[in-house]
Amino acid sequence: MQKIQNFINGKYVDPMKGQYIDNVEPGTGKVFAQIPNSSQEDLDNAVAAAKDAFPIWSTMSVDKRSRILHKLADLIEDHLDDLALMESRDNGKPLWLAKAVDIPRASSNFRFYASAIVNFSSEAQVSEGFMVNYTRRAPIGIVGCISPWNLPLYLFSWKIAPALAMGNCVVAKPSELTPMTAHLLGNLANEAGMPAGVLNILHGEGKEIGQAIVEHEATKAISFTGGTATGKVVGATASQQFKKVSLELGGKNPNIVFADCDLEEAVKTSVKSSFTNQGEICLCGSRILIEDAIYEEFKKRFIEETKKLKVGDPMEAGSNMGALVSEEHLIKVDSYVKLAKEEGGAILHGGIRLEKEGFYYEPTIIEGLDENCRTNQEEIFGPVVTLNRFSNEKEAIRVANSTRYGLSCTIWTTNLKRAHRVSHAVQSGIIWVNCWLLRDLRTPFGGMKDSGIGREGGNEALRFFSEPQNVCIKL
Ligand code: TXE
Repeated sequence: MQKIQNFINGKYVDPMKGQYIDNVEPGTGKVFAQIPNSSQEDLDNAVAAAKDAFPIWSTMSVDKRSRILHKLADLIEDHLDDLALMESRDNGKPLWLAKAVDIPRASSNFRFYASAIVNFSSEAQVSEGFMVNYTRRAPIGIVGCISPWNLPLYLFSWKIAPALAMGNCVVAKPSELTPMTAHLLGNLANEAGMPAGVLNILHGEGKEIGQAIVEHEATKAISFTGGTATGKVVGATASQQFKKVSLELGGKNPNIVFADCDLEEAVKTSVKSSFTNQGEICLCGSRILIEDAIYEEFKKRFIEETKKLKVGDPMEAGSNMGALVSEEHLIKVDSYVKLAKEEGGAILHGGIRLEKEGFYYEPTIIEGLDENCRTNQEEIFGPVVTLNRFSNEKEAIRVANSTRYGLSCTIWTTNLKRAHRVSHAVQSGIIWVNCWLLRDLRTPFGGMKDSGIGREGGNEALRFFSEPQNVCIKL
């Protein structure tokens, strides 16, 4: 049984209190590792290491910091296979998906910020003959990065890469459900030449060590990705100490299909946006809104394509979908399917847990629900989508905007004016037109309403992880 450790001051160390949590492999339902359940003492050690490292790291030339992060990106690429295998075992996602998306994107995250920091510029204003003002964007100090279980190394690196690039030291906590790839990153950081104490990785329960990271007086900014309920707690805690906080939270994303769309493309991509990663991506389009004229045709083709999806062992190349991340999460997803029936929905496909070891659930399609019912209002975060119809553009926009969330939206139409008009009317931070999950890392990433505050990505993240200071000099 593998027993992993915290990564503090460039070394792997046992938790001070010797407490551990079982780590279950979703594909088999069996415990395959133990992880530290860290405590305040572990956090204090990590903060002390970060404090010692900060003067070195924050005053290191941008070029040298950039080279270390480029090297880390190279090492992630070099270790793609063993990182992907661990990611798949830890999360339950298909191995091919971890190899194709999660791990390459983790490398890209470091690569992107290794370059972005070298090109990052600040502002200056010159009043000729009178004064010069310039804005200094200094590192903040020690920052806390807390990430979820659905895209483990992908989102872990999406937070720590800009924080490190900007010259901060990091105390990071991956989800206790999927700690393994973050654990492996420690060694790679050392090999990349990152000074000890710059990156510290603590494992354990969110309400314990996660909460402690947010509360600690030394962490001056918090970057959090996770559920909206948890985000409320994190935001409330951080605001007590006037900390900068970025919250990437849940979604209940509309996928709006107009009659004038490329139907074949819309169906094909909608299957992906519904069920990729077992539907455990906050950007999944879980509410499919279809214009009346093509509702029956879309429904027929969408069910046909969904039936082709194979749910199976994440290690098998033929598995389109793997296992949900935990027994608890599967029970939550299944409870929403039961709720949907109670609310009058018809299960067109799926709604069944597979009778095999592990946490496997069929892709599920439901129709006939009211837009305001709980199934259509609350985030399920699994392979469950609802089909709803609309008769005109105004109704489509109203229904799309009818939840507390505002993360992403997909719009299918060949009408250019409509594409812009509907995009501007939908209350989502991210809009895809005739595509899904195409990402340019320079763009601001995040949602509005209950989907969070702040934006990650591009220079937004570098600005978040810096402290702007305006200096005015009289000429
Ligand atoms: O979140 P949780 P999960 C959302 C997704 C879903 C949820 C699933 O839509 O709603 O996140 O992820 C730690 N103080 N997004 O279940 O439970 C916890 O240990 C500090 C949206 O993981 O909120 C874990 O490391 N930390 C997102 C992390 O918070 C605490 C993309 C998240 O746990 C804590 C991915 C506390 N009090 C998922 N309690 C997006 N919008 O991009 C828990 N944690």
